[in-house]
This record gives sequence, structure tokens and C-alpha cells, in this order.
Amino acid sequence: MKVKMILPALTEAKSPFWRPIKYSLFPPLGLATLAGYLDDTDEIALQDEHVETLALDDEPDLVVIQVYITSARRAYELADHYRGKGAHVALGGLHVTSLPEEAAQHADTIFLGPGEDTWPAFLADFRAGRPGQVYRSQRRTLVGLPPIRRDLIKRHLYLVPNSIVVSRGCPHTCDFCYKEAFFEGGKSFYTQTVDAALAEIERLPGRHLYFLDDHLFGQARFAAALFEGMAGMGRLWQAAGTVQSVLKPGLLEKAVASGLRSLFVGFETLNPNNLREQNKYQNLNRDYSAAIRRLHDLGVMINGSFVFGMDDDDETVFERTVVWAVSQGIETATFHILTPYPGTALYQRIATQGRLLHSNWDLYDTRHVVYRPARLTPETLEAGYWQAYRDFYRWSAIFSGAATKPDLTGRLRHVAYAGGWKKFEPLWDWVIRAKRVTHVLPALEAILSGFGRLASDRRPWTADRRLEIENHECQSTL
Ligand code: B12
Ligand code: SF4
Repeated sequence: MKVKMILPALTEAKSPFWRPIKYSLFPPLGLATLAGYLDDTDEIALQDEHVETLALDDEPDLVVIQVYITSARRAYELADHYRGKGAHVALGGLHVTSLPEEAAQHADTIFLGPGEDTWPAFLADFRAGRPGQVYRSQRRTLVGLPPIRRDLIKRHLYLVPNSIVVSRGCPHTCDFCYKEAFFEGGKSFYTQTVDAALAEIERLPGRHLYFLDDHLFGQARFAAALFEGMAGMGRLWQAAGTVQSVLKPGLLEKAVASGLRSLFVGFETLNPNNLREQNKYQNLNRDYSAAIRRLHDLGVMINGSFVFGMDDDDETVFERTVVWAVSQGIETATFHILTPYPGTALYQRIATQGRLLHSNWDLYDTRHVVYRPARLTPETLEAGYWQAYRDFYRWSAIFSGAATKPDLTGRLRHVAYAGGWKKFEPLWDWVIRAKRVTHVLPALEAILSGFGRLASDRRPWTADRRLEIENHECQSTL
């Protein structure tokens, strides 16, 4: 059987303002996971439109498309194209789960929720000649999964080819998050076994890892055992965690000992009323500054996530947030405009209040205002969002942030990471277009490791080790 698997690019990927670096970070792990269930005899082509041009003149029997909200329009276009050619088109992912009726108009089969139970069931039905129209995930487990088909990933096209997820979902229930809608009807937080997670890590070449789990620290016992198992592997890794998990004694130290060097932290807002409004109680009454100090003292850099436009935000929120983040020495920041994703509690609330401006999913990208904010105009919110980025990544702000670090290496590391990320976009674009993005990985590793300074970096960065990685990259570019 010929199977085509596609991660369509968001509409913006076609625009001249598109930032290639953002979309050349992570490979399509979801599709590679699903590919693990196919047979050895199946002919599989996996394409990610963010990093390559799709070959659309092929004749697959089965087409699998992963649909995110901002890529929905393109996904449907591709689905219609292949249905016109007589292929069986299967659509799944977050947006399909949120709006099944919309997706069903473009698909032969749709999938709601994670695919680990429904996808193999569908494959059996499809091979038997009786595929269903809707498969709804109910049995949630990551035990006994087939290995992810990483061989189908074109590693040389990604800055972070070693992305990994060892859990699904999150124990919390923030109103704006995709998670409750996606996992409806079953468990919304579950992990692999520790042994399986460690085995998956062992299979990944090189040194750097990026955990894409929503909340790697969400199950303390699992996380502790994982970090203990990783200690001594010589890895450098990045992940996401909550303020609450950072403040908890013990776990963070284990994470750092096993190679944690940068953490994406959802601060979201400095305003307790906003936290309550969004049901983000795990952040309420937490000392953000103490969490930041704890991370920095352990040598962990921070990517702070902030959301603008909650109901208690007025026009002062942008500057206040940036000034605070810089004063805390946060290395990088990701700002978002509050976006009500269909299926979330936030969407329901905003829709019921008649505050949605439109349903143009292309613009539900956390960079456009798609609802009427309470204390801001949409224009002020959008302008403030862009201003926050400009202000945070000014050289003067980067140097101020760096100055909060106690020693020279810390300051250099701050400048190299924050500056390297945002100040050299034309260089990044060139590197990406020249398909040399993995060659930047050693530089990222050097910065993460504090230029080899951090005490817990046990494994020396030897010439042998570098060769091992370069050999691998060479093989993968063949
Ligand atoms: C890595 C990542 C990215 C990467 C790359 C995405 C990629 N390569 O897949 C980058 C940086 C490019 C990215 C960009 C964006 N992202 Co993003 N991203 C993620 C992240 C952190 C992990 C995705 C992942 O690998 N998950 C692990 C794999 C195993 O799970 P999965 O991909 O969901 O696949 C499973 C199921 O969905 C299902 N499935 C999926 N497709 C199909 C198809 C079929 C047929 C079947 C049977 C099953 C199935 O089966 C898979 C196995 O269970 C998620 C958060 C999350 N936890 O998912 C956010 C997330 C997906 N991103 C999000 C957003 C908003 C964006 C952006 C719009 C942000 C922005 N401001 O630009 C852009 C636009 C992306 C686009 N193309 O439209 C939202 C999506 C909201 C929504 N309702 O669609 C999320 C959920 C973050 C959040 N909490 O809000 N993202
Ligand atoms: S903590 Fe993060 S991943 Fe978990 S529900 Fe809230 S926003 Fe979603």
C-alpha cells in the first residue's frame, strides 16, 4: 500500500514575512508516530511542507494529513486534491478534534483525539476493505507503542531533529489551552513507562534533546525516575514546565543533573485576576521571582511565555511585562495574543458573550486579535504585542538582562542565546535555505552548556563525540 503523510504548512509559510527559523525547528513527530503502525511492506512518503515543497503528482492509496488550526485551510485544499485523485483521505489532529463537522467535508475518515488506539483500528478496517468514517479515541495509553519511524524524518532540515515526547497532555486545565478539548472522553494526562522513555532517548543520536511534552514535570514520580535514568547519559536538554514544578524542591535538581539547560515556563500573566479568569490556579500566589532565581542558580535558562489580552489587561500591560521580564534576567520570551481555540472553555465564554470577531482560522495564530478584548481595542492589543517583542529583544534590553547574571560566562551565555535567536534572522534564513541548519546545533549545545562551564556537564565534549554527530548528519543528508 502507498501511504502519503503530510504536515501542511500554515498559510503564512507562503508569505514573504514568514520566519523560516520558527518552522524549521521540530520534525513532524505525530506523523512519524503514526507511521510506526504501518507495515514494513507499505511504501511511505512523509512530507513536512514547512521545510520542503510537496510532491502532489503522486498516486497514493491512503493520504494522512495532520491538521492544526492555522494550517486547516491548506490541509483541506490538499485533502480535496487527493480525494479528486481517488485516494482515501484520513484527517486527524487538534483542529479535526475541535471541529469534526468542518473537517469531515474534506475527508473519507476523520479521527478525534490522539491516534494511538484509533489509527491501528482504522488500518485493520481499511485493509479489510471497510474503513469507518469517524474514529474517536477512548483508550489512552502509551504502553507497548511501536517505535517512532524516525527514519522517515529528514533530520538535516531541522534545527532540533531530536525532539521527543514521553507523555501526553497535562494535569492542569487552563481555559485557553487546547488540551481539554483534544483529550475529551478519556484520560488527559498519561506517560510512557520510564524504561520505554529511556530506550527512546538512547536511540537518539548526538547530545541535544528537546522534550515537547506539555508538562514534563507533571507526574513527579515518573519525572524523577526519568531524570535519574538519564543522569550520566551526557545529554543537554530543553523542555517545558510550570512555575509550580520549578518551585517544588528536589525534582528540578534531578533534572539539572541529567542535563536540563533551558526551560519554557508558562508565566502567562503577572495579574492574579487574569490567572483566576483563565482557571490557571497552579500559578496563583506563586513567587515568580523565586522560581526564576532557582532556575538561574542551577544554570537553567528561561524562555518565559506571556499571553496578552486577558480581561484585566489594559494598555500598560505590554511595557510592564517586558520591564519585569528584563529585570528578572529571563533570557528569551515568547509573547502571545490570547486566542480562543474552538473547543476550549475560553472559546465558549467569548462566543457566548458575542465577542468573537470572525472565524478565519488562518488568523488564529496567537499573533492576530480574533475577539473583542475587554479593556483594550484590538488595534492596541496587536500593536502592543509587536512592541513587546521589539522592546524585549532590543540590544539594550538584552544587555540589561545579561547584567543580572553574576559572572561573565553567564552574561555571555545570555547575550549569545537571546541575541543569536532574534538578532540574526537573515543569517538563519540563509542557513535554512542552504539546508545547513543542523550544522548550527553544536553552537546551540555550546551555549546551553554555558560554554562547557556548568559543573553538572559530566560528559566531555570530545573530538570523538563531535565526529559521531557529524557522521550521523552526513548519513542523514545522503
Ligand atoms: C512542536 C510544536 C510546534 C512546532 C512544529 C509542529 C510539528 N512539527 O508538528 C512549530 C514550532 C512549527 C509549531 C508552530 C505552531 N504551533 Co505548535 N506546537 C508544537 C507542540 C509543542 C508539540 C507538537 C507535537 O509534536 N506533539 C506530539 C505528537 C506525538 O502529538 P501530535 O502531533 O498531536 O500527534 C498526535 C495526534 O494529534 C494524532 N494525530 C495528528 N494528526 C493525525 C492524523 C491522523 C490521520 C490520525 C489518525 C491522528 C493524528 O495522533 C498523533 C499521535 O497521538 C504542540 C503542543 C502539543 N503538546 O501538541 C504545539 C501546538 C500544536 N501548536 C500550536 C500553535 C497555536 C502553533 C502556532 C499557530 C503558533 C504560532 N503562533 O505560530 C504555529 C502554527 C503551526 C502550523 N503549522 O499551523 C497549538 C495548536 C492549537 C490548535 N488548536 O491547533 C499547540 C497545541 C500549542 C498550544 N498549547 O496551544 N508548533
Ligand atoms: S499548564 Fe500549560 S499545558 Fe497544562 S493545561 Fe495549562 S496551558 Fe495547557
